[in-house]
Amino acid sequence: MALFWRVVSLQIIFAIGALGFRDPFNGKTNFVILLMDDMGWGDLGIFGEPNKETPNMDQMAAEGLLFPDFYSANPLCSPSRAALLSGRLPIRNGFYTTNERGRNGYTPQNIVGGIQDNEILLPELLKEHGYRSKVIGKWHLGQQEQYLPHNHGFDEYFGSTNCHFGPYDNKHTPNMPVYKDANMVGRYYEGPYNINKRTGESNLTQIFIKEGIDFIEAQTKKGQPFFLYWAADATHGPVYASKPFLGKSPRGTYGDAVRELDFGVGQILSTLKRLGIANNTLVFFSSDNGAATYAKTGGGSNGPFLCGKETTFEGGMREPTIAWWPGKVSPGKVSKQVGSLMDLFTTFLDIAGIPTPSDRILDGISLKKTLLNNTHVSKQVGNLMDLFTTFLDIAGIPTPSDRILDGISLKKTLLNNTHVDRPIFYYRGDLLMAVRVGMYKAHAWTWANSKEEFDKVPDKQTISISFLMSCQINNLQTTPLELVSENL
Ligand SMILES: [Ca+2]
Repeated sequence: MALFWRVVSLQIIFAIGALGFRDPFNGKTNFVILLMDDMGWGDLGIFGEPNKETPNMDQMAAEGLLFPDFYSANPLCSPSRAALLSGRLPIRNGFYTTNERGRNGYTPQNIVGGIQDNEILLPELLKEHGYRSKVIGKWHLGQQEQYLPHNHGFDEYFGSTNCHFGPYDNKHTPNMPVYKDANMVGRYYEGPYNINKRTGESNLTQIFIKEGIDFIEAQTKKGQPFFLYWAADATHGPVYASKPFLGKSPRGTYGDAVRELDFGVGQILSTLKRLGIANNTLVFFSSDNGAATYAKTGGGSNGPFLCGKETTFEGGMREPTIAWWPGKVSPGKVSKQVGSLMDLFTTFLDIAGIPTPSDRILDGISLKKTLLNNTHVSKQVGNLMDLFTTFLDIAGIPTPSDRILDGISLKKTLLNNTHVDRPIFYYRGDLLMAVRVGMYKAHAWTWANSKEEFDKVPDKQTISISFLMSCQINNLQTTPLELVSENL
């Protein structure tokens, strides 16, 4: 019998070893960014969405660290993503406009510019230290050869250079290309990449999920550390979902898309657990900008925050953000650290032990301490009895040993504050609209347009978009870096 139990316990130890303590990456940490597109702060159950459509994202928060005060660097896709991957504000990395006052640097599908060669993107630095990187979904940093992911540090790519607008006639305007690495493998609205505009049905999210899981599995098998940038775009109009998810949400197809993305988040996190590499992998969930409130029923929710995408009000730039790293980031906590998507650049490098580039200004800060030692604005449950114990602890006086005390010491909670004071800048184009410092936000401008420009809009139905009409600037060329530095 004793032998039986010994065998059983050995088996349990081996099982734990396989599930929880595997390290095929020689101590290196993998990084995953799950970046949603136009998903709002208020779309997650954890932030109060009443339909509770995000059980996996909510579970991720329960197992990780929730950031209610986390920002994108711009309220629009391209500049936000350029800032995320470069760790720098759009006004530094070139993704801003100078052609009209206060326009976001939107890069439409006929864009001629893109991410500049002299910007250093996160995967370029990770690659030098043995990482392999993959981007899945929407790239949006330029579509000409020199701007594609494989020329900016990504080893693998599956997705498109732009939004999934269409369908087009393929004669005057072709449908957007879908890439596998450096090669085009099809187009949106065609074949396996079809999007049915009438029903909202598309299998794209499922394809993105599979691409993500395949990459994680392959890297684990190889034992090579990885960076996965999973940028699915189903919540960007035209919103879509696959058949099993269609018609399920009381919020319409947008809610269906949220449910399917939530399923994808669950699939990716459970893959990390199944492979026993969750402890080696830091995952950040966030969104590139606020929900498009102008889309009305086709857009999401920014919860209690004013306005949405394209604006520098809170609804435009405050993002639902969760950090997840089992065994490293304490579960179920909330950080009031003000964060930015640009911080992921700096934080990942810090955790990987890779120096940041010293020849340029970075706008991200490292959140390593916040992640690993989160005691800022504590969710610690306290009791007045703790004062007894805490005061003694601080005074260095031993507690009485002849009785049971019900208070605990809060000394660490009080003194181990990892908060970093930092401003958040809200830009539209090259126009600084607002600044947040601590609990305060000052608006220099709220709307970027003059009344004269506003009155020029012929169709008052589209006024909310046209008033913020960066989307309608065609042939925008993002400003080369030389001009950026001159302007600074
Ligand atoms: Ca977006």
